[in-house]
Amino acid sequence: MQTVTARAHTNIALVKYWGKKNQELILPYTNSLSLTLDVFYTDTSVQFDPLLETDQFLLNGENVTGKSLIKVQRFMDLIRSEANIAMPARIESTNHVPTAAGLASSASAFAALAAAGSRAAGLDLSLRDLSRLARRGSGSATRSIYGGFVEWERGDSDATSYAVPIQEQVDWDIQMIAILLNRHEKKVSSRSEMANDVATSPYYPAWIENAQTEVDTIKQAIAARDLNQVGQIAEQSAMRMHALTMSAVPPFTYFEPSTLQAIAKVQELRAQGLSCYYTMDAGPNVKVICSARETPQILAGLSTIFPKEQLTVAKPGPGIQYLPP
Ligand code: 2P0
Repeated sequence: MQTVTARAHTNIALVKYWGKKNQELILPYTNSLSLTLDVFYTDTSVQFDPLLETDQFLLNGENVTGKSLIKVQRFMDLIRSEANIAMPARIESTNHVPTAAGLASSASAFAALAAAGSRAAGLDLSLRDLSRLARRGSGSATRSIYGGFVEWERGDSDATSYAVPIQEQVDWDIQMIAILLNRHEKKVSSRSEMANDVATSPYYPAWIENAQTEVDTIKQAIAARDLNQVGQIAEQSAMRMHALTMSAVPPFTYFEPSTLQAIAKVQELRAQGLSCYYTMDAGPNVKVICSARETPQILAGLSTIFPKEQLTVAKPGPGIQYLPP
């Protein structure tokens, strides 16, 4: 069987996905909308091999075992069942994330695995079906099949929950600065925290009710190429998501003191007239949404409190790519 290598870029949600109505199929309660980034990506090679006893998974050159391997094996089982094959596979992944940036990698990981794994199994899936397959590995991976601005339509079944490109070629000035505050493994996985928030936060019904308005408004802002409006909605969605963790039982937050310092700095720079906005995912790191034009000034402001090595500029990135053998 041939070896297939695929590259997928990570994405940062501007309107967040937070909560599943179906855990097994990973069907979300709400639509979400993200920007795929150029600098953070995963390359994954897959080769099915009848001589293997079980799936092998090398990540950055190291053999992966335990829970992470089981998650990958279950995902490969979906591909095997669709392709009607039984062979194990050899999987090799490399995460290209500058100096362990501690940013979410499950999005790029499962998008790359879906693409390489399905093609190595002889399947020729459409981008929509790839997105549906990636979804089964990790919700955020659904969106990493496409470049630029991407919406994940929640749907209500395996067949109807997939991403759609909103603006694949981003022809206007918007990008992000990732502020690396903590590179350690997250204390609480997004999967378990979002489930607990759905079950225990009294604000969850309001989250569902608001989400569609946020998605609709940000799509208008993207169409209008309105950075300030995009940024405002992104901040609102991020803070509402983090309010779900804080209002759950037990209450919890991904924020660290440096997260609040970064937020305050972004607010200060904005008060000085710069268009910059923050968003945070299931960890303490902050991503700043801004223009390339103002990035030098914003970097200068951020570097008064954070060392330059903690700041990475990321531009809109492409969708799934297959690499030559
Ligand atoms: C998102 N995040 O929309 C949200 C916002 C993090 C914060 O999707 O359980 O790893 O695998 O579906 O996709 C991270 O959660 O969770 C995430 P699963 P996932 O990007």
